[in-house]
Amino acid sequence: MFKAIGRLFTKVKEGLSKTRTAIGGALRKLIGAGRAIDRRFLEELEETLLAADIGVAKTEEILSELQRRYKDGEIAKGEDLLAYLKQTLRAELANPDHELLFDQKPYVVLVVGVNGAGKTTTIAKLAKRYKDQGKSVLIAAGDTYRAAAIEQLQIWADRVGVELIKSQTGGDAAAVAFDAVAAGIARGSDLVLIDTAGRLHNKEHLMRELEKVRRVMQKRLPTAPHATLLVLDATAGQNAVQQAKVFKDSMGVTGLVLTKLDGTAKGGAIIQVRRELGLPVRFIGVGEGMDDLQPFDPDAFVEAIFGDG
Ligand SMILES: Nc1nc2c(ncn2[C@@H]2O[C@H](COP(=O)(O)OP(=O)(O)OP(=O)(O)O)[C@@H](O)[C@H]2O)c(=O)[nH]1
Ligand SMILES: [Mg+2]
Repeated sequence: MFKAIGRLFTKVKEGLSKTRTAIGGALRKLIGAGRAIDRRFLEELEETLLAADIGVAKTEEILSELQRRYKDGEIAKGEDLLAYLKQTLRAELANPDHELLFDQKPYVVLVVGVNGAGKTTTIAKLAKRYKDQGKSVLIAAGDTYRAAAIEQLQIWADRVGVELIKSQTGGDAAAVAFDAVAAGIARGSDLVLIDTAGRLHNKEHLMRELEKVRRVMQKRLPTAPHATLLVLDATAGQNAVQQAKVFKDSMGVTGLVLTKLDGTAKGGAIIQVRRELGLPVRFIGVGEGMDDLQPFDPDAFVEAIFGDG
């Protein structure tokens, strides 16, 4: 058990190594030097936090709170500062409940996001994760627009060993979603994961299609989808936040998946995205393989970016 947790923690740490070097490394250098918390120090701290994409608002909040605590004597040395930083970031990232609830059977999850964000890969990773936990999983190729999208998901379905519900390219995505929900009910599946297109002729078209997907699956199962996960590319920074707002407003998104954290030093973007969207981060993607997905754990995340080595 402890070994498993240790392994998981190592994996998160590896995936976040660029962010750790950028935030943790710079902070340790600042703090370890035993400097006084003066104006120069605060400027350098500000630069470090902004460079990690924590965002202007949170950075300013941290700096003014830090100054207050310093004056009050609550923060006297580097370790106090680090402890405060960890505590405030953990609080900022705390999630109300956990991952997917499985309070309905089948539990239907719609996965949305702009093209290239990592939707299809995330579906494969989620299918693998829950299959490994003994759940019966169905996946659906709701991206009928992009050539090769169905094939890509078929390859993942074969690799993970789960059934794929699909149509032809150019087929009706809403019909695929309906069929997938119907199949999930018929087979007594625990989980139905529905992939969607990231790009259509234009954005309005895409939103209309996604709304139709929701509406049509509800004809078979009125409570579906039970979760709508918005997949965001962590390397897209502020762009990701803008894109997310469009989806959040029209799609009833319930949670976020932040992908490609392994490829960026800007893992602090999680804090910004969380704050600006007010949506919990449910999973993080830390690689291209089917095991490279972790449920988002604020404590492990904060430890991983501030931890040493
Ligand atoms: N390094 C890294 N790469 C990832 C991660 N998640 C996805 N990718 C890669 O990002 C690329 C796009 O992933 P897809 O899953 O096809 O993205 P998508 O959102 O389905 O894209 P469309 O179908 O075009 O809308 C692929 O090359 C993936 O291997 C991740 O967590 N880390
Ligand atoms: Mg895709």
